[in-house]
Amino acid sequence: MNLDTFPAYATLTSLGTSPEDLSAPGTLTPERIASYVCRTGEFDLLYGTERINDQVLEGLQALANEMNLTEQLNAMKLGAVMNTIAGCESENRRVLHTSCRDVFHTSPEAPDATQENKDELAKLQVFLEELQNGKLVNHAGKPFTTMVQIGIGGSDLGPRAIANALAAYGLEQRRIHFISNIDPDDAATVLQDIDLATTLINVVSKSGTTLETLSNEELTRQEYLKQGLDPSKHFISVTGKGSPKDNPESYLRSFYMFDYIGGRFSATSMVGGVVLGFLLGFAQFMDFLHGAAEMDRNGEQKNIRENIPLLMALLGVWNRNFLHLESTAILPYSQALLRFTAHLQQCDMESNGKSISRQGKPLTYQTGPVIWGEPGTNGQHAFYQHLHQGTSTTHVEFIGFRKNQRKQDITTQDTSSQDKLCANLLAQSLALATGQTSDNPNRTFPGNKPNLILMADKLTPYTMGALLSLYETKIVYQGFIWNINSFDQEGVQLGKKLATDILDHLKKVKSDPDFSGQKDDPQGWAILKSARLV
Ligand code: G6Q
Repeated sequence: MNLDTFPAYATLTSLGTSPEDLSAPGTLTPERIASYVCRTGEFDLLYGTERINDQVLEGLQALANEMNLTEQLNAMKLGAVMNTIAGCESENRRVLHTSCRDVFHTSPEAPDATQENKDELAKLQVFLEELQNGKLVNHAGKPFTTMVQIGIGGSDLGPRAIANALAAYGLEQRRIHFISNIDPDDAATVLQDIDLATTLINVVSKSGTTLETLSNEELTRQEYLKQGLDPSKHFISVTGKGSPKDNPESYLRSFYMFDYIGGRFSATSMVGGVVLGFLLGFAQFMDFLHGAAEMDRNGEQKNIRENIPLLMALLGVWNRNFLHLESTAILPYSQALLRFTAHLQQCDMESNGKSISRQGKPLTYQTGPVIWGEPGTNGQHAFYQHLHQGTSTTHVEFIGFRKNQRKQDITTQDTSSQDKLCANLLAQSLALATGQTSDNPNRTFPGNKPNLILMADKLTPYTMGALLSLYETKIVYQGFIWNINSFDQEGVQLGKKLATDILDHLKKVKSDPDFSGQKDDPQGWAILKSARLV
């Protein structure tokens, strides 16, 4: 059923006409800041700076109950077929990314899927041990010190973001790189800086048919051959069973990911496992999975005040559907999370950028917001002007850590750089909420800009796993609330098809300079000509 058919929707719509004004004197009291906090596991969620009050929270809880949100999540984890649009051709699959990390309990929620993932973990452990103990070495008996992951979209963004986030915990002398873009300069830039002889190339593609990945793999294989090296001694793969890449002759080792794991939800499968295991070692990769597993369980709580992913999902819906905000900035105060917002941008926007219901009918309310962001404090010197004084309001999710990852820091003016980082995060949250009055209109800050803060002690493998699960679950919950299928991505197909047509013109022009696509494809041909590519 659609969101706007539930009784709580009407209540929330009415509350949305006069929400809390955070800039009004006496609103953002110390009591308010202290009471709107949800503490679970590693994370504290501070949400006193959202435009909510107890009545709104009751309305959001009612909505969660009426929509059976936690029951829907449980059904997903048990293996219900959810990747579907009723009455339409669809992927028609289970959605079981949680099974990748449900490996710590004696009775997993989807035992068959968990067993398949455990089998892959066992293969990964053996592979990593062989690399560590010198059983798996290159032709000259030297250890492999570098891994390059070739993949795109879900086979790139999550693993890359997490590898960046956890670089501080990397094993000594292990280096990793990523190649994703069809732009040949991406591969060239990575390849020019590495010693291919001591490098493993990890080709990651669930389908085994993605144009960018195939092209970059071929380019890299050519480079090996040019250097007189045998690619089959260096290339490994992560792919779906039975895909064109499921071919032991071309790969030194192969790992599987399964059809019930969507690309953008695959970071805890072997899609992330192989490269993260190489970087961090098996034990730290398991810590990462453990963090995700614990947060998965937290996401099942019915009380929204005790369930961070559900509460964040509902606050997002409050801002989107009842306060009508169009965009959410995710601003980590952690340089290690440099690529995390880009990963969430895909996970959220590809999942929830939909406009038909799970029953295939057009929706009459808004779904996923625009997701964007960069780490603070860098962003403060760039786009925060727009957040504070622009004409439209952006909902902000801050992420921060009390401690930094590495040992180095400096105390100046009696505070460390980490103190300064945290102080800036808190200050921005308050500044957005309260604003500032002034006689000078150019120095007036309207305030009343809703935001929340997610805070943890330190960004470790365990915390990173929890943070990833938190956002994945938030996104899944929002999809349930909007009654959309968050697990397909038909919207990426049309561009791929038109690119194939345009490439076909380019191919024909190369063999026949008099070729014209004008008759069969007037638009494609015209845009090619206007761009002076023919
Ligand atoms: C993610 C999408 C998409 C996918 C890439 C790569 O959810 O499905 O981003 O991950 O297109 O696909 P392959 O892994 O099949 O190469």
